[in-house]
Amino acid sequence: MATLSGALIGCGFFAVNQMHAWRDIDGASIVAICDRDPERLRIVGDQFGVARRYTEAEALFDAERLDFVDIATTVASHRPLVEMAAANRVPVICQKPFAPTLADAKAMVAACAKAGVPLMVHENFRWQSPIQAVRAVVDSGAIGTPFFGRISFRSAYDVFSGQPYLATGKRFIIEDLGIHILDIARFLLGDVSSLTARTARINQAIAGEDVATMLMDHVGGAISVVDCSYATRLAVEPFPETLIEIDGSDGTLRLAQGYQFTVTGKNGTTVTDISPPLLPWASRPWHNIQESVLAIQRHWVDCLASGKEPATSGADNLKTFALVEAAYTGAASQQPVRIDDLL
Ligand code: NAD
Ligand code: 89V
Repeated sequence: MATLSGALIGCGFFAVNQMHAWRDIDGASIVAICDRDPERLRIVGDQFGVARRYTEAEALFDAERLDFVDIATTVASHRPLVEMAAANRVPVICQKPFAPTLADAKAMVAACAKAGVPLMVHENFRWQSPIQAVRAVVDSGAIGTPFFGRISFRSAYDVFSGQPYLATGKRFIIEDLGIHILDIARFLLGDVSSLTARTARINQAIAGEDVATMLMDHVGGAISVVDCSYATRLAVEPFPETLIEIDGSDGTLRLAQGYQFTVTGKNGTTVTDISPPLLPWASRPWHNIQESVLAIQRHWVDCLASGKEPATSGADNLKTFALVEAAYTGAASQQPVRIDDLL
């Protein structure tokens, strides 16, 4: 397979993981980078040996012949950059949260569809190998038809030191982290018809909510609870593990802290350790997220080569993004929100 030439826009905190992962993927290579901050451009360019560097995205698109662009900036710039990629007919990956609002997200999907340009949202949590293992058990039928799920992320990890902007936005945990956990719920139990939410701010030093509890009806009949907190001090800090419980007509599964996976079906119970691998460039406790970055970027390269739609395409991500919007609307009104009314 010919090597695809890509460019990275946004050389900040998380982009370093994306650059490591690109280096591990045979079918793609990052030939140019862009950041409006010359210091970040220098650090990432020097670390990964990328000589072609731009402080303006327009200049990057003007000068480079690209097979794809990987946008790793924060949310405010996502819409203009995705629309710029579409206007230049360059396939595009965009980090989550895809957009500031669902209206922006719909416009971005429409711009790429009109230009005939593939679009994938970098919604990587479902690509963590423990989450894929849970999905494989659900698909196998070992626990029968799921009727209840709890997808839980509770922590007191200091995310603000690496990502200071997380302390300043009016929206915090649902937009930044809940979006991943809601996507996992969709991935495991299917699309959602209605959502009820409650939020709280326990840490008074930040601007947004740091606790969110969501109850969802899935179209296929299951009910799930998605609960997220950055105000939960535990004996052993679980960051960034997602814990999962699913009850089905023939059994149950439990993904517990420490990646202990218990499956009970008609033929008994199995308990396995499904810890993700520690990649050579990864570091604990981020290694499950780092592994998923490699997996989703590999998936993108496979999709570009085969013409397949990415699992977390822009169109797919609208259904996850609608859950985020519904959670904020529903928490404000204290009323359930119908998801079809948003899409
Ligand atoms: P960051 O602030 O550290 O980095 C963003 C970089 O983008 C900065 O260097 C900034 O100068 C640059 N930038 C912003 N606008 C630009 C523009 N218009 N043109 C060129 N450069 C521009 O932020 P971060 O923590 O790396 O987060 C980036 C994105 O990654 C966010 O959307 C965040 O939610 C997401 N993120 C995803 C995961 C995940 O697991 N998927 C984890 C962490 C962060
Ligand atoms: O994965 C993320 O999007 C990160 C974090 C795990 C801190 O929420 O922002």
